[in-house]
Amino acid sequence: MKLIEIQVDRLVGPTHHFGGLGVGNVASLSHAGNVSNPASAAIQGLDKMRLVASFGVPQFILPPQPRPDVAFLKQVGFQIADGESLNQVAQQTPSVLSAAMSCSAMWTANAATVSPAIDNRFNVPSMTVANLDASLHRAIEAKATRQELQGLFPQANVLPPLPGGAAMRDEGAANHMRFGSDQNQAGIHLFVYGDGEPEPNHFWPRQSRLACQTLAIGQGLDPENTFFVKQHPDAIDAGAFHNDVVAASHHDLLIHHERAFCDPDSVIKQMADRYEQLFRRPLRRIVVSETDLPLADAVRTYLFNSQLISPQVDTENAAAPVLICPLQVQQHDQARTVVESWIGESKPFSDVRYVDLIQSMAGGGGPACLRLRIPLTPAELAQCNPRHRWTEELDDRLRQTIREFYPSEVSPMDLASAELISQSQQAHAEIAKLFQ
Ligand code: SUG
Repeated sequence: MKLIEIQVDRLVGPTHHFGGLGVGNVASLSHAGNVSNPASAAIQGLDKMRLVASFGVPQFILPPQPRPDVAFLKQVGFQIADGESLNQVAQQTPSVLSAAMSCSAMWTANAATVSPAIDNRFNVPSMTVANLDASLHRAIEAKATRQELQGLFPQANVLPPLPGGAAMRDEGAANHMRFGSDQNQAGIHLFVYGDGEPEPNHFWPRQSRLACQTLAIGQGLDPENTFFVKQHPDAIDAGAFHNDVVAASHHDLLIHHERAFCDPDSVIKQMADRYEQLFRRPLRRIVVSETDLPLADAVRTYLFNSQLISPQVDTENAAAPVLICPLQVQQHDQARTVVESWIGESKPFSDVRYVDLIQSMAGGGGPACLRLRIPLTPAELAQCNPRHRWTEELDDRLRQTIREFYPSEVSPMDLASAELISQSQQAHAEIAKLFQ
């Protein structure tokens, strides 16, 4: 039986802005304070979903999480009345305001760590919601994310975020890769953490080893099929705040920068041996060298954050995978040359499509950050909430709502304004109707 990787993206919200809050995230830090364009950010995201859906890949959409997050502001002690501006919050704690208005939940690769039924002890698709405890603006996403994922997959086992704060900080699927095939056969899990010796010099690693271990325990993954590898501290210092900035995976293919992992030849080799034992063929591995693409350029272009999808030709067969790359890859000679060398007959990919995600990229999120992939059997896919499935009609109506209610310019100075807050609340109410 086939296992289909569905893609779950989230519509970018009307308060999308450049707050500079991303820990160790060079793009976010360097765009802090710039004027954002929420309307075009949301359209760029929808354009990518349309492209994915055009390959026959099941595409699902979550609505933006409501912002401002009034419950969070009240929890930290602000007395907020309806319709009031948030000037007091802006004056006293601007970063709390930025968090309360953040649309960072759009990067759904950080929503949860996922395993298909065949791999876990629950025998249903399971997902542990990420606690995102490395940063304030992201940690407030988890509660709503859990409800949303359960609403999307009523049949799934949606586990709560790991407890324990910083010691158990977890960023979800961005630091996890599953290797298998397109068949419903038990796969192999590779978890990537950043803490422990050797530590990075500049940036705080966002994923702890303990979090990875307890994710695997909590989902009941087979220890023989579970591996843990440490992210290279140079990669974290260069701005790879998540593993998916320097590595990518799809079925039996692992692509990574040569400086992505500490000691890759030990853990990755063991994992490749296990893959061969289980699947009776070698794991394919592409290592991009520093000469072919320096680490700094890998981070600048987000080559490794390309979205890898298998077009669904008919119910039984998938075509050769396609790469969806950020425009920045096309504009960079070395990165484009690397990608082009992967395409063609008897190469891993049949085609590449370049997408303009400039608004998301400025916050440090490429194509792969914007989607959570969930491997499901056709029967499980049929049980997903159809209201969240991408359709031409839903796409049209979302675009209409964006045109009507989304601002096209937001600077961090605007975040407290009563006008933006009311515009955002109206947009959220309209979008909610489309998913009811
Ligand atoms: O967590 N950016 C996100 C980007 C997440 C990208 N996801 C993956 N690599 N999977 C983050 O750093 C920017 C917020 C700001 O600029 O204020 C931000 O949160």
